[in-house]
Amino acid sequence: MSHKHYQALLTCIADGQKCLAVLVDPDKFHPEQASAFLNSLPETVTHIFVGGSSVTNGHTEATAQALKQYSDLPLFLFPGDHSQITPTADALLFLSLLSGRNAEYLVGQQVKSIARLKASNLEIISTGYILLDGGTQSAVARVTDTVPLPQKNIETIVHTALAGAYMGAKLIYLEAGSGAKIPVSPDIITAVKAALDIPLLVGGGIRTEAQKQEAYRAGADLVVMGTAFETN
Ligand code: 1GP
Repeated sequence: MSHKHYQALLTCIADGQKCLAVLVDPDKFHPEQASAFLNSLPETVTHIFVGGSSVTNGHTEATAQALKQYSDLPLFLFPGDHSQITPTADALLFLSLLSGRNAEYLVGQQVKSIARLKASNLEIISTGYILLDGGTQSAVARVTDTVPLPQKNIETIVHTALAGAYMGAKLIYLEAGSGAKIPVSPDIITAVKAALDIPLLVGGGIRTEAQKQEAYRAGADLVVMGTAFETN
C-alpha cells in the first residue's frame, strides 16, 4: 500500500505549513454542484474530506466521483460507517472512536470494512478519533451512542490521544462535532500537540478565519471545516 498522502502531510507539516480540509457530507451535497462548490473554496484548502455521521444514503461514491472530476486535491474518506467506504478516493481515515466505550466504533465497524478495503486501492491512515463536548449533542455522539469527553478533562484527553498513538494511530483527530457551539479549546490543542509526535487534526464548530488561526496557533496541523463551507 502506498503511503504517499500521509507522507505528503508529514512533509507539509515539517515545512511549517498548515493544512485545511473542507468536509463534504454526501447527505447534503448535490454532485451536479461539484464544480461550482469547488470554485467557491479558498485557495488555502489542501484536502477534501468526504463523509458524515448519518448513513442514510448511497451518495458517497457519486459525491467522490463528482469532486474528483473537478479537483486534484487529495480526497480522504471520513466515514461515519463502513458502508460509506467507496473506491473513488485517495485515502481513508481509518477511524477508531477512542473517546467512547462502544466496541462497535472502536473495532466493529473496522472489521466490517475489510471486504471493501481489500477491493480498493485506498491508502489507509489509522486515525485516533476523539470526540469532545462541543456544547450541543453531536451527530457523532448520537449515532455512536457514546459520551464525548468534557473539555475540562485535559489530562484524560491527552492520555486518550497518547493511547491512540501507542496503539499505532498515524493521526489524532480532536472532534467537537459538526456544528459545535464550542470548538476544541486552544489549551487542549496545545496540550495534545505537545504530547504527540504525529499530526493533529482539529474540527467541529470552526466557522471563522479567526477560529481557524487560533487552532493553528495552538498547534493544530490540519483544521477541518464543514458547516462554514455549506453555508457560505
Ligand atoms: C465534523 O469536524 C467536522 O466532523 C466539521 O465540523 O461542520 O462544525 O465545521 P463543522
